[in-house]
Amino acid sequence: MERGVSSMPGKQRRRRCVVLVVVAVLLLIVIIAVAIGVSLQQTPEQEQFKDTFITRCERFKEANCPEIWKVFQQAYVNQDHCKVPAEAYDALVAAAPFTPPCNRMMFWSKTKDVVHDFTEKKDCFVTLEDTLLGEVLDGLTWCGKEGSDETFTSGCPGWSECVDNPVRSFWNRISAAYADVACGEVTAMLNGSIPTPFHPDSIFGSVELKRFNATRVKTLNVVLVTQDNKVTNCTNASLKDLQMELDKGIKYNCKEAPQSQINACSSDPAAPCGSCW
Ligand code: DVN
Repeated sequence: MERGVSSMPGKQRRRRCVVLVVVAVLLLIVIIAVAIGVSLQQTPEQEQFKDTFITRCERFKEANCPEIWKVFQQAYVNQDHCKVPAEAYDALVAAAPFTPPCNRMMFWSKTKDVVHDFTEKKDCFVTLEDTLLGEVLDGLTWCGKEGSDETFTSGCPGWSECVDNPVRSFWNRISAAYADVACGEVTAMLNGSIPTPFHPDSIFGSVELKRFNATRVKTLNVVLVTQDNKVTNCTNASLKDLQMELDKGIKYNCKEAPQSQINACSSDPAAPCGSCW
């Protein structure tokens, strides 16, 4: 056997090289594909959050839920979670506009449980949380972070940690949008068991009340929910402040209503809406 001369003919050697290169390229493609797959894979927390959003959204038959989800994420994904202003949700409000139920719109402050128990049991009024945008995110927490396209549901800032956080800005923005379309007889359920049923720093006080416009809103009916301890009544000073802030031309009424009466009425299907307070 001649020294130094390969035992494999040149053609075979070239074929073997080509095969090795092809295998290496294919291996590289597989590795890249797996890496992309993993990076695109949503974490369980993001999957669950998105599932909740879409499931709730699909209760509203006319909604384009995938589009609304996409527009929603654009407000906060890949953003510092303390630099998401209310305006970041402008496109979302445009993507899912309110169709205001004039004369049936209910606002509230420090009465979340009693007001939603009422609107769940009786089809008399519509709170923001009964609308598409309010329902899909009620009770949820979310945020993003710079350099990531993920939605996080933990490690997000608390309500008061920074003003421009994704959750607080969302509620401020859609509360403003709902108040902007308030029309006819508007109702507000306030808490008669606290010294200041109307607080200027609340969302109702700082965002919604100032958007009630006399060209659309005829009357504001305050329902002051009281307990046996009757801490306050309709003569409360903070309610006088409310009236001062109310757009001139909007009539104002206030009615004290024991929570027990509201609860009983909520549970009575035969009770007409107007009889609950
Ligand atoms: O009219 C309603 C409704 O339209 C809503 O969008 O805004 C009005 C209610 O907001 P509000 O006047 O500020 O009344 P609350 O009861 O003080 O706050 C409403 C909700 O905002 C709370 O129930 C909190 O939501 P959560 O945690 O119960 O799902 C949240 N919130 C307000 N201040 C907060 C806070 N959460 C934590 N810390 C705070 N300081």
